[in-house]
Amino acid sequence: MLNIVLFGPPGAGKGTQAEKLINKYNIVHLSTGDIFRANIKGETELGTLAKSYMDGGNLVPDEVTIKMLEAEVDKNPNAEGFIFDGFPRTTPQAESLEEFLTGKGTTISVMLALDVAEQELIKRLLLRGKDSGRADDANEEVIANRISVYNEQTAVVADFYSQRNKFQKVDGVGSVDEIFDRLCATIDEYKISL
Ligand code: B4P
Repeated sequence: MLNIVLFGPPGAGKGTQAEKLINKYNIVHLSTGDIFRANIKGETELGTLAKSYMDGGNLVPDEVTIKMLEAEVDKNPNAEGFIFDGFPRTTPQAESLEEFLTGKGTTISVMLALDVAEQELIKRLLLRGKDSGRADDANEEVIANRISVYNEQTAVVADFYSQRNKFQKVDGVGSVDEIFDRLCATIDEYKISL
């Protein structure tokens, strides 16, 4: 199985690139952000809970997020692999994912970390905020909080994969196609070494 963690700060382009990668590699895209947003739209109990955290740019609690992600993996028993987009975002999430996948006889193949400077992230998110209707893109204060939550709670997850020789940094600045080509080159190199 090809299991990829697509990593990077808010606005790094994880969702944008994941959409292209799933077509090329025939794997399933699981975006915790998208799943939460679908629950908010559907006015589910999970959606109401998630919204209270997301609107302020904070992380949804681990317990809820982990359970939800595992249920989504289980909905795809015949998948040839997954792109985990926006998950794991904390070390406990990374540990749980490892244990969960090991129980299924598989593991994370590689973490691809999109590298984008903070000024560019803010610019992209404010631009999307103009018409996305996303409360977490609407103002600079919430965006700044998302970036500091990333620096304080999420950036450390890179160490988890780095210690296991599974961490690859990819330049996340340029056109969407240029970045896609860089990601594919890294994945293909990794696949050859398998
Ligand atoms: P996410 O949905 O994961 O959102 P994101 O970090 O903003 O997005 P991403 O990096 O995917 O950026 P995108 O491609 O859209 O998370 C939202 C919230 O959900 C979190 O803050 C948290 O509250 C909650 N959550 C999610 N997962 C969680 C977890 N595991 N644990 C706890 N809470 C969790 O790109 C952004 C913009 O840039 C777009 O407008 C795009 O068009 C543009 N763009 C992309 N590539 C570009 C390029 N190359 N050049 C210029 N612009 C580009």
